[in-house]
Amino acid sequence: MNLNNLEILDVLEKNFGLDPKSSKVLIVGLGNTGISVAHYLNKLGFKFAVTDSREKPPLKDVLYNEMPDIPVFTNGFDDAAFKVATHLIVSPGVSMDEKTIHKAIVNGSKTLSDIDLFICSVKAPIIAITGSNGKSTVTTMVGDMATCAGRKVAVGGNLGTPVLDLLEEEAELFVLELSSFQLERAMGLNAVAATILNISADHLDRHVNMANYAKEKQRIFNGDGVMVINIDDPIVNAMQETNRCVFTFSIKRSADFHIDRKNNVEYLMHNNESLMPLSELPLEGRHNAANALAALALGTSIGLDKKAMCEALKKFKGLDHRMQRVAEIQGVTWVNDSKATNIGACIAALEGYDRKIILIAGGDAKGADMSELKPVIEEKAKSVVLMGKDAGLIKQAISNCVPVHLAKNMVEAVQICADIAETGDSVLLSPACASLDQYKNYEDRGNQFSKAVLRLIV
Ligand code: UMA
Ligand code: ADP
Repeated sequence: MNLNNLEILDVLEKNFGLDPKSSKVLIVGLGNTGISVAHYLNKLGFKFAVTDSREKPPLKDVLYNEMPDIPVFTNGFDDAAFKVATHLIVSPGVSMDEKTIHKAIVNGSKTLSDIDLFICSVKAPIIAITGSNGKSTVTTMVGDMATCAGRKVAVGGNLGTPVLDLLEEEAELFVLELSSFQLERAMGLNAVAATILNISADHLDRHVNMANYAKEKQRIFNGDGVMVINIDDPIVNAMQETNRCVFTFSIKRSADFHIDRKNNVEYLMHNNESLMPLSELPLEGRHNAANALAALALGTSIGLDKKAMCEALKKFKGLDHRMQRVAEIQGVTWVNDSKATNIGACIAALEGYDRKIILIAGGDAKGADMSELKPVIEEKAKSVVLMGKDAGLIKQAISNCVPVHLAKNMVEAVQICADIAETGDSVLLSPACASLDQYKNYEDRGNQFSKAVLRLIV
């Protein structure tokens, strides 16, 4: 299902002028993506070097053990390494606005990404999924649906496994989660079906404004595949192209995939056909109904069996750190939604409640306007506990619309909640912010929350 090495080399030469004999390739960023690119180039016989601005990137030893002859430049981006490079393969976490990269481009270096290399290497169809929230959930759902329907599928991208590592799997279908950072540098994408689940403020520290951010996301619709469109999101809805096959979905009104109520039971619907009762989807939150409809639309676009798709949804356990119930202690329910790293996810979490909750939020707001949280906090929260770098900024933005407490760390935040919670309350960690100011990542933040909560039991 993938091209062989000679075919790949031919495409790389044609599309990017990349050739093992004359090209001098520099891999920029020695993270998971960088390592996957090194494996790929090594297999094709390229000579290359790697650079990372960190002093000691943890994967440096891994690379050295496997390929001791590869030059590695760390501790800042070194001008000399960039000067000789004909091609830069830049990791998603590295901004194109880096001065050294800019200079190299001006001097004639070509830039490309692991996604570009992947696209040049596969024949099998690609389903591509992006959005500010729900990407990982929908990507996993579609992967499960395809497996359930008997397809040999490889699932990855921003979800965790770098796309080039998926080439090992010789799949007949690829399901890819793509971030705005990956899409901004993915040139020849032509997915058989693609979706933008929603667009709300995120990564504005990199993309500067919403218009740029939405434009990068829109690249997922390059080509002529099926567009799966959330008509509840005005920015996404406006991206429909009249000359393309479009499947719409909505949790609010009629669409190709929507929700309907019959005899007091809500169903996930495809046009007039009831697919399954919504209550059989084992996930918290109305937003997960939207995710299920998007996954059903994507699966339908490649002809997956409907029964198999519903089977997969009924068995879907949900991913860790997304609306995950941690414990019920003395009548108080504790929920870990640490993956809510932006405003949109936090709003969706709060909107899913039909009673008032105590919210733990805060961290790095990444340049977003936190006052967007105010109306939903006013409606759904009885108090808020704020922590992290932008706690003060959030406090100011929601201007004491409910009682606000400040906490230095997670243990203190959980203790404050335990002190004020009453039987029947829910305490929700849904930070609306990135975690890196205080934690290794969102998993670490969620784990610390769960640990602190479980400590309340003893
Ligand atoms: N680096 C530099 N200089 C910089 C920035 C980074 O040298 O200015 C180096 C870092 O020191 C590090 C390396 O680049 O050694 C890391 O590269 P990277 O940040 O691109 O991370 P990877 O490990 O390659 O992981 C990336 C995605 N990370 C980001 O986009 C930030 C992973 O998504 C993805 O799973 C992986 O590729 C495989 O495709 C993570 C993520 O946080 C989950 N994504 C963001 C999100 O979901 O919001 C977009
Ligand atoms: P992503 O990969 O886009 O970050 P995830 O599926 O990992 O998406 O979920 C991230 C956060 O967004 C979680 O807090 C989750 O509860 C919330 N979320 C999931 N789906 C949606 C959606 N359709 N709309 C808004 N928030 C969502």
